[in-house]
Parts: sequence; C-alpha cells; structure tokens
Amino acid sequence: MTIEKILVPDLGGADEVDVIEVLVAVGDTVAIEDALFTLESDKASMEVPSPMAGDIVSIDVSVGDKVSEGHLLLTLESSGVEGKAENVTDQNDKVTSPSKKEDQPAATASPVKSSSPDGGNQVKSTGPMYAGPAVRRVAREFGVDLTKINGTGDKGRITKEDLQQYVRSKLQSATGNSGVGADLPEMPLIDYSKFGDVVETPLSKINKLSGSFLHRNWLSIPHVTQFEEVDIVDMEEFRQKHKSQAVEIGVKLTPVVFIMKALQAALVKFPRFNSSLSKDGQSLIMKNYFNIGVAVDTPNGLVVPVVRGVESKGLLALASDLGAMSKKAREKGLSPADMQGGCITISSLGGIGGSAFTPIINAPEVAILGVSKSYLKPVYNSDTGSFEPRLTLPVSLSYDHRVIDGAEAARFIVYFASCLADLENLIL
Ligand code: CAO
Repeated sequence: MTIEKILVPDLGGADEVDVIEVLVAVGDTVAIEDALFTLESDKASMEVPSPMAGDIVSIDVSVGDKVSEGHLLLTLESSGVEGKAENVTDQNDKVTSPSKKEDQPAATASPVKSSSPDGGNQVKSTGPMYAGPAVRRVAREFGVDLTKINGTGDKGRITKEDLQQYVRSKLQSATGNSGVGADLPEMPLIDYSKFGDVVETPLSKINKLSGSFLHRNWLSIPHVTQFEEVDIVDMEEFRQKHKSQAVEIGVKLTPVVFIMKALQAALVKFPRFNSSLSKDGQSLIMKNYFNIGVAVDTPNGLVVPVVRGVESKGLLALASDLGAMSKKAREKGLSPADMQGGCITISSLGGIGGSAFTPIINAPEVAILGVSKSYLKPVYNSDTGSFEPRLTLPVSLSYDHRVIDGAEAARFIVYFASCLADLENLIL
C-alpha cells in the first residue's frame, strides 16, 4: 500500500480552471479510470480519471475552487494497481498526475464523446466534450448526463438547443408519447397592444391547475367522441311531477341526477368504462364502486367534485349531494378529498345551451359524458304517419381509445340512452 497524491494534470494550455464536480468522497474505493472530478475552463469541461485503484484518504479541493496544473486534488491509498499514469514523486509521498492520453486533447480530458465533425450523430469514445458553463449548469440541475448528448455546435459543442431537444425527447419517451408534441413550433410572442387597447389579467389558481391537467389529458389520451340523442319525454314528465316535492326538502331535481343514475347502470353493464389504466399501461384496474364526478362551473374556474356511492342513492339523495357539492365548490372551496375517487365524469352545459361539444377526459378516468341542452325534435312516428315533437337530450361521450373500442362505446351510449329513456326501469 502506498499513499498517492493526485494532482491537476496538464490542462492543455488552460491556466486556471473551475472544479465543478467532486465525484467521490473520502472512504470511497475507486478503480483505475473512475472519474474523480470534473474541471471546467471557459472552453471545455473535462473529467479527471483515477490513474490507479485505491481508497480515497482525503479530498483537497471543493466545488467552486480554481485550480491550475500541479494543484493537489486528492490523496488515495493505492493498492498498487496503476493505470497508464505518469507518476511524479515528491520527497515524502508518491505524487501522481493522470497521464495525458494520446487520443485526449486535454491532459485528463475526460472520457467523453462528441458529435462527429460533420455534425452527424456518431458517438465517439474519446475526445473532449464541449459545452459552455450555462449548458453544463442546466444539465447538472436536471441531472442530465452530457456525455449522452450529441453536440451540433462548432466542433461538436453541445448547445442549449441540443440540451433542450434531448430533455424533450426523454420526456416524450418517458410518458410513452413519442411523437406527440414533438417539434411543435413555439407560440409567437405578440405585442397585442400594437393592434388596440389591451389589459393583462392573471389566471386564477384553479385556471392554472386545471389548465395543465387538461393539457396533459388532451395530449396524452387518444380521445374519440361518440354522440347520441336521448328521448327524455318520460324523464322530464317525471321530473316536473316531483320537482315541487324536491323543493320541499330543499333540493333541486335537475336532469343531471337522472343522468347519473343511467350512467351508473351503464357502468355496471360495461365495466371497462369503470376502469383506469395502470401506470405502466400494461393492465386495467377495474373498479367495483360507482363514484361520479360532476364538473362545476365556479367564478374561479372549473372544478370536479365527486358524488360517491351512486348505486345506493335515490334521485333525491343524489340531488341533495350534488346541490351540496356545487354550493361548496362555489362558496367555500372543495377539499382535495372531495375531488378524488371518481369513476367517470359528467360535464353538463345543458343549463346554458349549445347543441354538442367534445369534453376532455378527466384522467385517470377513461370516459366523460358531455350533456347539452335538451330541445324539441320532430320525430317521425310510423304508426301515425306524422312527425311528433319529442324532448331530446344531446350527449357526447369522449372515451380513451386505448381502453375502449369504438363498438363498445357505441353499445355503451345506446344502453345509457335506453336507461334514461326508460325511466321506470331506471328507478327500479
Ligand atoms: N337541458 C335543458 N335544461 C337543463 C339541462 C339540459 N340538459 N340541464 C339542466 N337544465 C336546466 C335545469 O333543469 C335548470 O332549470 P330549472 O331550474 O327550470 O329546473 C337549469 O337548467 C339550471 O340547472 P343548474 O345548472 O342549476 O343545475 P344542473 O343540475 O343542471 O347542473 C351543475 C349542475 C353543477 C352541473 C351546473 O350548475 C354547472 O356548473 N354546469 C357547468 C359545468 C361545466 O362548466 N362544464 C364544462 C366543463 S368543460 O369546460
């Protein structure tokens, strides 16, 4: 066993360089060529590899220090196995400086890779890795290994754009969204005041939160929307008959609660609609509970409270729950628990108007039902040979096509419509 001092090697002309990474700690055992430090000059970064195997006894520099050739970096107790190192000895201990390898322009110049000179994407096993301090700093902050990036700048230098492109492609492959969102042109920065008077208003907290979830769901889920029109003549007759009874107990009997009941019946018959994809996308988690989220429009933005146990509640109880949830959403604010555990969501714009829309799935659910305003539709009656006005409810079912096939979605919505149209059966 000998005590070795590892010094800053020949820096290939650079005078003072920064220590930007200390890659080992006292007590570590290192092998020959293990990276010990990263040094950075104005023009390049380089790793200092260990010229021999051994145990680190002391580290004599810290991140941020400026060092020059010959500066003591660390001391190690060597087991005697040396690499291609050039040894320099002082009076007391043996002092070692990593040798300059023939194929490495800078003395230690790290193991590394860069693009081929023609800007191609070949990975070289040796050669300096060129990246400016700003790029290296961002890479360190995000834990990006720069040796994995092919620089397209001058002499294979890794540019800010190379780093951004690398991170973007990693994010896309991590979410399985390769191709989605890639290479989208950036939104232009426009000075709208050039065209007229403008006022900038900040988005609410809810706007920002729901906006990013909606964006993610829109980009990451292959949506298909299936439309249907439901005959709600019987439902509306029933609702009008019991409306005042509901008011007496302080609840509002609106179409949404009937829709919740019919939806729950359809979830029982088509259980894939009551599922979520596992995180790895390899299996489905099937749910044996029936909680339905209802999108509520509040002054601060859209929120989705969840009404639980729909299968065990009657219409009045559901109306009471929905009323309480929408009041809480609009007045006091919902707790995170109020918005969790949903199986499917209803987004009803029926109280406002519009003929149809394509709602965005509220992941990790796999479907959402959009409800538009009912209207009187002339329907041909072949028995009487005439057109009759029928109260009709337009609905739009958006579903995750990774989980649900088009035919199943069509069956689901037809069944849902039959449940809502056949009120007696629904209530029983
Ligand atoms: N067709 C015709 N009329 C309808 C209807 C429909 N599909 N749905 C509701 N109505 C009627 C109701 O019956 C009520 O009329 P009456 O007072 O005469 O009975 C009126 O419209 C208002 O209903 P409401 O909005 O108070 O109650 P609701 O149960 O229908 O809806 C809720 C509750 C919370 C869904 C609703 O208030 C809401 O916030 N809707 C907006 C949801 C939203 O923003 N979705 C978009 C998400 S994507 O951005």
